Amino acid sequence: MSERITGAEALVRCLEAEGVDTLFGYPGGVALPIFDALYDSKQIRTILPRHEQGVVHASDGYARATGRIAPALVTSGPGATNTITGLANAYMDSIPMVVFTAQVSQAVLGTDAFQESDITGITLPITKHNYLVKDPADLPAVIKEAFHIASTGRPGPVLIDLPIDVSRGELDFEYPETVHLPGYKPTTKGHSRQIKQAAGLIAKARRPLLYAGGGVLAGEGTKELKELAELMQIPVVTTLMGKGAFPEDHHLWIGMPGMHGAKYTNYTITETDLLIAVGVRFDDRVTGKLSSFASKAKIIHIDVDPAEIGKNKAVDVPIVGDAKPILAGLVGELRKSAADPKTEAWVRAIDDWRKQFPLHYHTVEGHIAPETVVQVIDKLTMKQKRVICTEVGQNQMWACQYTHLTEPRTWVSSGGLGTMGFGLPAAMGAAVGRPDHLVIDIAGDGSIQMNSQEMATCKINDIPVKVVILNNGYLGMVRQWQELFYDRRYASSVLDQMCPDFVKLADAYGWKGYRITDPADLEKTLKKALAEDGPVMIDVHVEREECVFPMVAPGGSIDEMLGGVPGAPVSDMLDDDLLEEVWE
Ligand SMILES: Cc1ncc(C[n+]2csc(CCOP(=O)(O)OP(=O)(O)O)c2C)c(N)n1
Repeated sequence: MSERITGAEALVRCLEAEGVDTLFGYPGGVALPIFDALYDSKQIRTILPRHEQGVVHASDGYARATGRIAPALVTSGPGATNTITGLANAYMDSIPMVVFTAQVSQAVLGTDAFQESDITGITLPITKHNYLVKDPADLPAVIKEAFHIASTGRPGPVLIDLPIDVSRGELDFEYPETVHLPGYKPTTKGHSRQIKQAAGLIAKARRPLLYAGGGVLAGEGTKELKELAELMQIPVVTTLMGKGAFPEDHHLWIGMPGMHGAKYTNYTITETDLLIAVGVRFDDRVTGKLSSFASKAKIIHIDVDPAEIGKNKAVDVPIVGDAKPILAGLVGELRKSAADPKTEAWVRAIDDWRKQFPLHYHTVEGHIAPETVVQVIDKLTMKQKRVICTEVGQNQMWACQYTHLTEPRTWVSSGGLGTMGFGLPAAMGAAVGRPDHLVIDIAGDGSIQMNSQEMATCKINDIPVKVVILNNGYLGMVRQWQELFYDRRYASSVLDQMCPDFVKLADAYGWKGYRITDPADLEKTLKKALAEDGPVMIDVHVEREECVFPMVAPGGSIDEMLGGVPGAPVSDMLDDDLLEEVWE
């Protein structure tokens, strides 16, 4: 039976029907009918971040940490345009999201009305789908579709633009039980003949390698990935987006591949004879020079998005569908044919490389190495339920290299877009979605300044995130490139002349603040700070000119890495000839 209510009320009812418990939103004139309707919801907690970029990143962090959608709601014009970075970020990393933008009334649409922006036009290339709703009666079906599209197939952000006359107008409300989208039918199962063919290759391979990405997490395939790896004793590399898809304390886990991957990880890719790529997109930060990436291998590519298959790298066996059923299908086939692993020598060779070429850094007496900070965080928290978030830059790479996560959805980091300022608002969203987890944002002194206004949101909403700043006084990753490729000309990358006192900043927002400058204090102060109840900022002054190693120079082959020689100081770790050769 239907009921006559306003568009804004209908929106709230639809969200409630979708099981939404949290909405991040920032109001403005034309969004007010919706905020007014939300005011009465007993189910939905509305959180007010301090910037619309924070709204969308928080919604993104919530989705990464939980797999569920916390919608975002902003006003028209600048509110809507402030969501662009967050939308592009979620789009690049395939994160499910529903973003509502309020819009001026249809009577003035297209007249450059106050706070009007053509947000559906602007966001076309960075949303999976978007809608401009013209009739309140369409709203329930549109919202049902938006949630379905955002979270099925290859997930992504969906935007719904709502003119104020639609949210004020009335409709006979009824929430549809099903969606009717004849043109949208993502393939989920995978073709049985291709699965058989892939299983045949896996059964024969002597040097197979699983290359797992964010698609394994999005496709809920982590259990099946582990089953396949263990059944056939196949080593696993996980990309930055796939971190947490395979337990990082498992002997078959061999790290993150690519630009800042360990030498042993990249050697493994170079030597494999069968690369089983699952939910990855052969990103350039992983592959380096494409022609030499896994050049000795046959390639099986499993992905829900057919457009990804063969996009960057030719594939021998394509399988379109979700990670879970396809990995389960492979396990089933291999069990049926009683296939035996033939990888003992291969795994031993990799173990040997791992011993010879471990991730490694050099410490200087009296200075705190940033890598040590991450290692100490990892050690102190490994027995707890935790989510590690990052900003972007060196902090992100060290966080990825030196933490060992064993559960899915415990890693929140901006991969494809590489968005500085993502970490704090995303951590906020993760902490709201996973209140039983300790949520830590590993940050740089540059990136934390991009959305530090969200400290207010954390304080006022009792969101107990811990921010650990690896403070090096530089835009560290930029400085690293300038050191290596621009003759140490540190143009516009020095930060320390005007860095805020982060402990005072913490104090200003009602957070606890700690500063660590002495290596002798590192572990005990971190331990104390991470055990505090509310939000805490920990400003760790680290070795200023540390670089992330190993490093593949842009465009270089991934087995030709700069640095990473155990026991050597940084200056000895650079191979000048190689540097010349790979950097044109
Ligand atoms: C929004 C945005 N602007 C610029 C960049 C380019 N960029 C990548 S890393 C980086 C430096 C990051 O410095 P900081 O946050 O201090 O971290 P560190 O590298 O020192 O750990 C910059 C400017 C970016 N990724 N995102």
